[in-house]
Amino acid sequence: MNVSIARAPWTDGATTPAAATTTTAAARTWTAATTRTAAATATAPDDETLIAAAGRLGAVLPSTIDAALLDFADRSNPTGALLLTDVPVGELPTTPSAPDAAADKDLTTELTLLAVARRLGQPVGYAPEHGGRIVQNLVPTQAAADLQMSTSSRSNLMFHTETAFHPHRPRYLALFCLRGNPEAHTTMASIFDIVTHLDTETREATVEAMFQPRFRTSVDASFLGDRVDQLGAPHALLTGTLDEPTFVFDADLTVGIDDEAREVVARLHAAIEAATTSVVLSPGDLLVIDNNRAVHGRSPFTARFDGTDRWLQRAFIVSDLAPSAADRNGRVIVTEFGTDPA
Ligand SMILES: O=C(O)CCC(=O)C(=O)O
Ligand SMILES: [Fe+2]
Repeated sequence: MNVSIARAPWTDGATTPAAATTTTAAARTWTAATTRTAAATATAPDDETLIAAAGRLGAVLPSTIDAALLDFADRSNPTGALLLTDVPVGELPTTPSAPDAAADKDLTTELTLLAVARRLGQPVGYAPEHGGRIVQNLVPTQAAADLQMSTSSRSNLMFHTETAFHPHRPRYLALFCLRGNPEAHTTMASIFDIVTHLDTETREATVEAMFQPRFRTSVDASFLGDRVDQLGAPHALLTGTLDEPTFVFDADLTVGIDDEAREVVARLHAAIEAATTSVVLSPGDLLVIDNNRAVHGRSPFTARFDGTDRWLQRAFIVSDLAPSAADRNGRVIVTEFGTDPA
């Protein structure tokens, strides 16, 4: 089953025979603007400085991209995903060996990712995720190869709402591919497609149960630290309406609290598999996922750990900073989960 993801190429939308040249011109204009901004920005700027610079670059985004982003922020779309293509990535060093390994690169791709992020809302970091970085380097590491983590490779990253257990989970995540791997499929399933793939006989009852607080999602181990395990409070998988739904589910961490709810979870697993669409990200692809509408994951792939591996940069975006104010340090959300073991 493959539903096609909305795409927007990094051009200014010209459809004349000169389009090829225009494409180059749009990319050239952007590259010149980001390079100038990167050169004028300190090597390790604070988050606000970097985001403000990226925000100003919004004024030179190609018009088609700007329109596609605003439209996505206004009404999302049936797949809950938007793929920007042909985004300039410039010259790249080898893939860093770990997310926090220093990469000898300028800030052009970070500025691009944050300019896009700023059109959708407010970029934030999460303290337990890569130390709260606003732009995270997702690269495979030996240590995480078999885990359910963004730095894994051999494992199948199961379908999830990003930080499903979090009161301040992101509304969007943006994945910018700097270097690809042909085996790595980023998988997605939108709630609209999932509902149509639910078994017809039981669909109505399944959807009704999904609107009820009969499910619990445990906190990802990386968010607990030394604190003891916490199975989150009962919650609904669906809120809002079926026309404007918010869907929260983690195939690894969400369970039903009664027999029927457990059966609903089993039916959902099947419907998600059937509704799956996927994309192999290649350099210059920037995928935006609406975390209210689509769950995502990633297929296994072979990592080489030799500087040529897959390399994504990721940003998390909330629609509004206000709800997390008491739980934030600058741009970094610091909500604590679990309880002290003592
Ligand atoms: O590597 C991917 O394509 C997706 C990883 C993922 O789930 C994430 O970055 O949140
Ligand atoms: Fe994810």
